[in-house]
Amino acid sequence: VEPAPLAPIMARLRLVKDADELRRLQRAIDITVAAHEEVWRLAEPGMHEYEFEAAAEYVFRAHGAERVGFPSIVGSGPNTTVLHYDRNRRRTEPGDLVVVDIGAEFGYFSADITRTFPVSGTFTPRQRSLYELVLGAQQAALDRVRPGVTMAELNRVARDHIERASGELCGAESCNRYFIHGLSHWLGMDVHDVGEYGTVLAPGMVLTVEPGLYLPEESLGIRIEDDVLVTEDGYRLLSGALPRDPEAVERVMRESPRWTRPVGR
Ligand SMILES: [Mn+2]
Repeated sequence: VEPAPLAPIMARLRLVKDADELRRLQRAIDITVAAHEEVWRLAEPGMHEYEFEAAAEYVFRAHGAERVGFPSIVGSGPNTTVLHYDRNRRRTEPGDLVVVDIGAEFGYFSADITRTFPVSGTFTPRQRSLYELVLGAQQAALDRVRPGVTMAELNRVARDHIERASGELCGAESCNRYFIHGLSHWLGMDVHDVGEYGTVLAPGMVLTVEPGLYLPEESLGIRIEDDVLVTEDGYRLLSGALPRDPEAVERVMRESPRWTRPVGR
């Protein structure tokens, strides 16, 4: 027997999660959901990006997560348009959007959830229109998730939605030119987990669905990312407990913090 490289074999094995792996991943996701909501409750203009990072990571550890699955991304204002921004130093200003892309690690599995919220507590009409465009693209892609499809197909569905639903939001052309990254990646022991990207979806696989729009000239970036399990006949939104609807996000923002209270506030 000729020796064969082990990595592709391990990658295929890691694509499909068993019940215990899903239990641990779900715990990581539930902790990350709690962290997002706490950041929303705390948020007010003038807070620094690192204060949101600190609150999120406090909630991670306070709920038993061993560590972050990847460096926490908290970008406000112009930083919402910077992919993989993790300096987290800026002071927020009234009217800013804030992109929070975080994931707790629990039992060697990492969550990866992104939400975008208005630091002042209310989306402006333009922010909200663009937010709803991203949300619609995400839902269109989610509705297509089932065994037999590929990530490339999901990406096309999301972009088709943006083509169709952009209206005049981005000028004469659609907003597609502002969607500057891929829609999905595998999720598991690593945040961008191993596995061929051309793989046909099968039950037990977990992927992210994360459309975004980034308009640097307006300091306006929006990303919505959820963690999705492929099932026999469709999908289960593992991060479905975290609101995506703009009104629901604003509603949680009006609540008081549950676990954290910043010094001097
Ligand atoms: Mn991701």
